[in-house]
Amino acid sequence: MTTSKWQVKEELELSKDSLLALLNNEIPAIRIKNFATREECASFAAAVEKAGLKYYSVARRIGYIGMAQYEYRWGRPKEDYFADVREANKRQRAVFSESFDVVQRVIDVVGPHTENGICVAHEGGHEYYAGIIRQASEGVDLHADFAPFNSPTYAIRHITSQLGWNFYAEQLVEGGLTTVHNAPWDPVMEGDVPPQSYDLPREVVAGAETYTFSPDMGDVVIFNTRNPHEISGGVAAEGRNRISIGAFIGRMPNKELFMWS
Ligand SMILES: O=C(O)CCC(=O)C(=O)O
Ligand SMILES: [Fe+2]
Repeated sequence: MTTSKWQVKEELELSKDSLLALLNNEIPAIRIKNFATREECASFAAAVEKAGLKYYSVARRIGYIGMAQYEYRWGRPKEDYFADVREANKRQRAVFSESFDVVQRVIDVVGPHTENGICVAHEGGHEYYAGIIRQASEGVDLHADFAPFNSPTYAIRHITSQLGWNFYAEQLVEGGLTTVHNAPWDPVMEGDVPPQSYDLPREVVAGAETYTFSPDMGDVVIFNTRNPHEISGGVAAEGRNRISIGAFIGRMPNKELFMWS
C-alpha cells in the first residue's frame, strides 16, 4: 500500500481506474452520486426506524441493524459468527423489502468496474454478513478497518487492500462529516490477537494529510478503510439523523473483491 501523498485531493467518480487507484491508496475517495432516489432514501430511513436499532456500548451512541465481524474478534468462536449471519440477514431483508436491496445495487453498480468481480465474502461454504445499517449522529471515534489485523483467523485476512462503501439515506442538519487520514494503519501484531483498532491514539495520524467528505443523502462514498478515519458529531433534528448502510470491500489475491461488514 502506497504511503505517499494522494495524487489528487478530491473525490473521483467511479471507474475502473479510480477503483484501482483507491485500492492502491492513490486517491482519497470515490463518490457515486444519486445512487438512490429521494423516495428510496425516505423509504429506507422509515424502514430502519420501524425495524428498530440496537446500540453499541461506546461513549457516543451508535445504533445499528445487522452485525459486524469485528464484534467477534475477541474470545468468540468463528462458528458463532457464521451461525448469527442468518438472523442478521433476516433483519436486513425486513428493511430492504420496504425500500430496496442496497447490497445488490452496489454489486450491480461496482461490478462492471472490477478486475475479477465482486461478491459477498465466503469461506468454507459459509457467507459472511454484508451491509450493516448505522445511525451515528453523535459521531464515531478514530479507528481503522483492515482484516489482516482485525480478523487474523478468517479467510478475509488474505485481502491485500480494503475499502469501505457507505450509502447515506438520511443526513444531519449540520456535521456528521467523515475525515480520512492518509496514514495506512500498521500496528504490531502479537500472534493472532487483533490489536485495538477503535479510539486510536492521535499519534497514528500525526502529520498525515486528511480528506473530509460530506455524507450526502442519496450518495455512496467509498474510501480506503486501512486509513484511520472518524466521523464528527452533528446536529440531528426530527427526521434528520445520520442513517447509513455500509460494507467493506477487500481485494483477494486472485483480484476478486469480497464484501463483508
Ligand atoms: O459512515 C461513514 O462515513 C464511515 C463509516 C466507517 O467507519 C466505515 O465505513 O468503515
Ligand atoms: Fe470504519
